[in-house]
Amino acid sequence: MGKPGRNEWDPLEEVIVGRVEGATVPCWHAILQATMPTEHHAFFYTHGGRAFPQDLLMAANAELNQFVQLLEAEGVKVRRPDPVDCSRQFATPDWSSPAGLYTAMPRDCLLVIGDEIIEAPMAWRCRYFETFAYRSLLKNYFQQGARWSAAPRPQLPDALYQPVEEQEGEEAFPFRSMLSEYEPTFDAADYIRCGKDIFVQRSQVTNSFGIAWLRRHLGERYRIHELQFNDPHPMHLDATFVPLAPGKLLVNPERIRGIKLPEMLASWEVRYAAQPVPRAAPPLYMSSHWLSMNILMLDEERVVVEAQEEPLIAQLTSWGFKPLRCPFRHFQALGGSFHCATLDVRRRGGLQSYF
Ligand code: DAV
Repeated sequence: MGKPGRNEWDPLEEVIVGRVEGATVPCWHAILQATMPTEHHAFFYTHGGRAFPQDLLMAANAELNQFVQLLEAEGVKVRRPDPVDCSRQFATPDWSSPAGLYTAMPRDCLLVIGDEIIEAPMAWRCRYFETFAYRSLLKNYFQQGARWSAAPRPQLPDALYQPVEEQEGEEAFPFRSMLSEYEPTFDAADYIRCGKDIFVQRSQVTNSFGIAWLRRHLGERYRIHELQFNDPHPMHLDATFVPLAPGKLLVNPERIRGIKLPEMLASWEVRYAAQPVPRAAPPLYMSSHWLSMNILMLDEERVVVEAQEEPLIAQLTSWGFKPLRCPFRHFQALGGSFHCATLDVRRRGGLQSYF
């Protein structure tokens, strides 16, 4: 695969950008309750297994195309997963899922660490076969020299999911997980790479067993540090803890409340992300409004930001970055923004320690 990806900011050379064709509303399952916004639960009950609204997907697709053009104009090679109809039913010997989800968010299901690409053991049943859309690319990267591996295929039995009482308020800390430790699970987006140091949070899709598996799998070349935030619904670290460049960290001002970051970050400059711009539509079916922070670094200066997020754009500009605007609000309805929609396969630069 040539020069691998080891942090979030080295000059980006090649990236996978997801697709929205075939995106399907996830069918209701207990684990969705842990993270999906309460006001949209009814949407999942009534639309689960059906396509997301076509006008939304068309607008999201136009935004994605514009994003791809922007990346290419900045000199980045863009690759795409295979188109997949995610509305088809599938089963294991123990359970069945009436449909899949989407191929929109490669960040969730694949983890690039150095010259290795790891398929994540995802906790949502509807995402069980999600990496298949990337297999053409993975086989190709293997031919080019990448190490290709997969975490143990989880069984996802009922015993993995433990109902907890409805969490009161937004200050529940530490959060109460709906995942048991039956087997290792994680989403790749719960990991953030800073060279030899990798940060992770336990979440409603990543359990301690999953973190332990990756730590042992990677061995002594990497150090995995577990972070905890003030977030009752944790699912993916990339709208909470966002390193932009060596020594520069953007954090979510709500989720950092009452939290002390580890001592190793003491020499880093930490800034609270500007408030997201309020929106009436399209709905954020699957996330909070902090997707504003889900930005993509093209190098230590250039950063792709949602076109309407003026306060964040001003904040990044005054901090020495060069924001590149891209409209992405329809895409965001699916639960992610630029970081989620991408997988940085190659960045120029070697393995370093920044702490
Ligand atoms: O609402 O903070 C953002 C990340 C989704 N992949 C949230 C989730």
